[in-house]
Amino acid sequence: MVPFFQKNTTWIVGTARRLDSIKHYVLDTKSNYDYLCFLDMDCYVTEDFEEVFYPLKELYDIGLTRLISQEDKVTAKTATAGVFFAKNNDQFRNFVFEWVSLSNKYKRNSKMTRDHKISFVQYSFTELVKASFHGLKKYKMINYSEKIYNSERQDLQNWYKDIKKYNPKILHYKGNRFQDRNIVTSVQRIYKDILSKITAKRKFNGSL
Ligand SMILES: [Mn+2]
Repeated sequence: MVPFFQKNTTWIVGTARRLDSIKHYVLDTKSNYDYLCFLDMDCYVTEDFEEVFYPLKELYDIGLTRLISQEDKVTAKTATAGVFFAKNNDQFRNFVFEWVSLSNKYKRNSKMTRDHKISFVQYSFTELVKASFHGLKKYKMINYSEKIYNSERQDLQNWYKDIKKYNPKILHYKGNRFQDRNIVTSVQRIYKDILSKITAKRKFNGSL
């Protein structure tokens, strides 16, 4: 735990702080893990996801989600900056520094500082990862399915449907959904159901 933020109640300030945390992490000499995973505080992990690090071990610098998604109108144009996996190497550190400077440039654009839209941090992240994906930057990016590793939908019923269908390993309770008891209970119920089906299947296979 690194307590370096002042109390804040505005969305745009809060959402931009993720980049301050990441920058702090890469500058901190004690952050010497080989790999790292960044998760927004509104994410919930339901299962081990170590397989996302295998391609990083082989070749890639950064793994992310929603780079190519077109599903929800609001988010279709941006990659998620709230969930990513990285190799703690020079490439990643350079990526973060470039992200910080592009983000500062975008901050001056008032379109990107309105509350509850898409922030300058998200836009700058997207621009860098898209350029990397198309070979215009030296960072090697790999895109993972957001259905499994960053489950989020604008529409709540669609989100429940996705959870039932894909059994995500990382849930993203965006828009303060984690503070809504009904939503959390509904999601837990879906997982209970999934687990009981798996157990029933195992019992059946075991009896053969
Ligand atoms: Mn989030």
